[in-house]
Amino acid sequence: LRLEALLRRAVEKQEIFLHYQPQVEIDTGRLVGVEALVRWQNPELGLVAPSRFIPVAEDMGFIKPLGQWVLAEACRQMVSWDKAGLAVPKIAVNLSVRQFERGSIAEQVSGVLREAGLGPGRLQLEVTESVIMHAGDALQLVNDLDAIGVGLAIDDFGTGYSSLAYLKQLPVQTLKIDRSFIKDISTDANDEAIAVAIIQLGKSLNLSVIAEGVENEEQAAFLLRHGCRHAQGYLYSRPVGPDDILTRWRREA
Ligand code: G
Ligand code: G
Ligand code: MN
Ligand code: NA
Repeated sequence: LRLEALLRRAVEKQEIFLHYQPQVEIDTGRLVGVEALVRWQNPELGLVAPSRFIPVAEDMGFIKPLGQWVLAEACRQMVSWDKAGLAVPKIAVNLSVRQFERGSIAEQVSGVLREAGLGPGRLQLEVTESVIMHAGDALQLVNDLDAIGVGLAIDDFGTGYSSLAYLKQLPVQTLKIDRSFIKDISTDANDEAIAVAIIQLGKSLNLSVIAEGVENEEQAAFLLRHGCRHAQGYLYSRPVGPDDILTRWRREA
């Protein structure tokens, strides 16, 4: 209850902010995008993890305004990097199932893009398999988003269950291999098999595949060898503030 009360005021008190984790082309190290990850720093609670407050926000009906703020801030940040001389190719923003329920997500997103002055092609929305499979009119909503030109990625792919037939119908561009399969990729035969299967699936369906949670060169080499070209993880960078993105990548661009 205390958490709820504090969370309710967190946006207006400017306690909520975003960190950004680079997504890179494994082969060249080039920046291909960033994922926006929300943070909450409260004077009383300290830094609260999203795994702790996102579910609370969902339960108390606060995810809509919070999600709206995250989307808007992510888009504003892209334009701000542009102005500072760093063109980040795209930004990925996580959507929770509650934002996906009942209509007008596409209207909300296009409003945010218009206000920020960001082209729709530079925004990618991340949803999990369960969001896609369980939200009532998910197919309609996803098609609406596709129609305004934003990209869609399936997050934590392989941990939920999605029908491959359904996946084929969806206007999705990217599969994100969950980091649980990457962790022991070169020592655990099952994880290896799953990762390779997802990469193959991506090839067959003409989707781009990005691996999450890449922490060492061995994992990166494995992925590259099996045809996964993009990765995100501590090997490249932790999630960092906007200025850190600027100083590191403007130099390397
Ligand atoms: O760094 P990390 O602890 O940030 O993120 C933990 C989890 O919180 C991730 O699985 C991520 O999907 C989720 N998350 C991070 N930011 C957001 C956000 O803005 N919205 C939603 N719905 N989930 C987020
Ligand atoms: O959206 P999602 O579940 O994928 O959020 C990414 C989460 O994974 C965040 O909590 C982020 O801090 C975390 N993360 C990102 N890179 C790594 C990594 O290389 N290793 C581990 N263990 N966690 C990571
Ligand atoms: Mn994600
Ligand atoms: Na994930």
